[in-house]
Amino acid sequence: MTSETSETSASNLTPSLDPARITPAPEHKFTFGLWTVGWQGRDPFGDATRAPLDPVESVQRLAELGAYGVTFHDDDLIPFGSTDAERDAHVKRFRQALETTGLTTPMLTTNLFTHPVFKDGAFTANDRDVRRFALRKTIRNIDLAAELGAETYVAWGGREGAESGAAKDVRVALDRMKEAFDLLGEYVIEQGYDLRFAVEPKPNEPRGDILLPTVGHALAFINSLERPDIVGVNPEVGHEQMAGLNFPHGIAQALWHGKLFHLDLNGQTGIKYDQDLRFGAGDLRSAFWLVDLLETAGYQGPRHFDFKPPRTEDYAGVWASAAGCMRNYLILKERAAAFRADPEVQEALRASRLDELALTTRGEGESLSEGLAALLADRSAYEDFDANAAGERGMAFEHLDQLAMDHLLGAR
Ligand code: DIG
Ligand code: MN
Ligand code: MN
Repeated sequence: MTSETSETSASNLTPSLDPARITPAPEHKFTFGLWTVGWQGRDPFGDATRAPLDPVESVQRLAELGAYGVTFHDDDLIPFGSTDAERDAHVKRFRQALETTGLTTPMLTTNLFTHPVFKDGAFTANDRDVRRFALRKTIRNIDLAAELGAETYVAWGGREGAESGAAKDVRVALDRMKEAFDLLGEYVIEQGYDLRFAVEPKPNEPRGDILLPTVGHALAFINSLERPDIVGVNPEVGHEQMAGLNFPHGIAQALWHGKLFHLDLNGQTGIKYDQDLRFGAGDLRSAFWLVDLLETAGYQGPRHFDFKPPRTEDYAGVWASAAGCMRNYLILKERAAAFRADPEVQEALRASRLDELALTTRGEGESLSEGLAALLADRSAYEDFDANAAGERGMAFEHLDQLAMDHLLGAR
């Protein structure tokens, strides 16, 4: 049977969601990197499949799609090696496009990975002059970030790492990494910029092993800094998943530390090269739980997409891919809200004792010493505790999870 003869053509299917609720608008705070829709499709095994894209056109097209803002590396807007006059001209026409469209620039970052000078890293390059150049390049773009009103400055150390054991003394490299962030923090404080840093972890690619490979490593590192208060994390979906980790769990811990300053949304299907798929096109269940977490946690930051429209696509495909990122987020937002509002789900959450997880393990209001004393005196907590009976209790997680699956798949 061909599509023409099918009983129900796509045009008269009743959408299960209100189209208005899954239509992107600036209120949703969707942002895109210029380097994403502007990716020309060049990869290690093939040349560009798309012509260069003017940043002004990106701003215009993303505004038409309902985006809230754009982000960029210095080199995305101002080609490496531009004169000051050329730099000013690029910035001027870009700012005009922002003013015309109303798009914002919530985040800026530095390209410390494309030019060969960074082939052994930037902040942790063995060559001291490269490290000093990297800091000056970053500071120059921090000034532009402040000028454009950005709130967050992302630092992805894509080239900070090594391919062999003796090439990088990691303890010493971390000294240099700390020094870099401490100098940059000092600069922002001295300038009075209302700007915070967000470290973006990634386990590998382009380096064999990258320093600060996961959210956990980055959170630990931030504690070593002189001004940890102005440094958080910018987790990316695919990067944690490349390390085999649960991305929503990483986001939850970043939120728990008060360190989720920004995030990169995309898709990844397992432990392989960094796919940077459009959001939702990778592990869809994980994306559902991520959106559920961000929305129930009241995350107020941009929903930033750092993805690469596959090199198979022409520009019509690029804009379809960008639109898909936002559409998938909004569909999942609706599905997750329906899940949380479902009385049967609320009952199932109680049956799985999620409300009990929220109780303090010591008595309500007890200090640690009071709680400890009460615990040590409580025979029901040990001497009279029936571990076998407790071990026989069902947790009813499968019923709860099937309800989530039903909502995700639009079956209820
Ligand atoms: C790659 O995931 C990195 C670079 O694209 C950029 O420095 C950063 C910004 O989100 N993500
Ligand atoms: Mn990536
Ligand atoms: Mn990223």
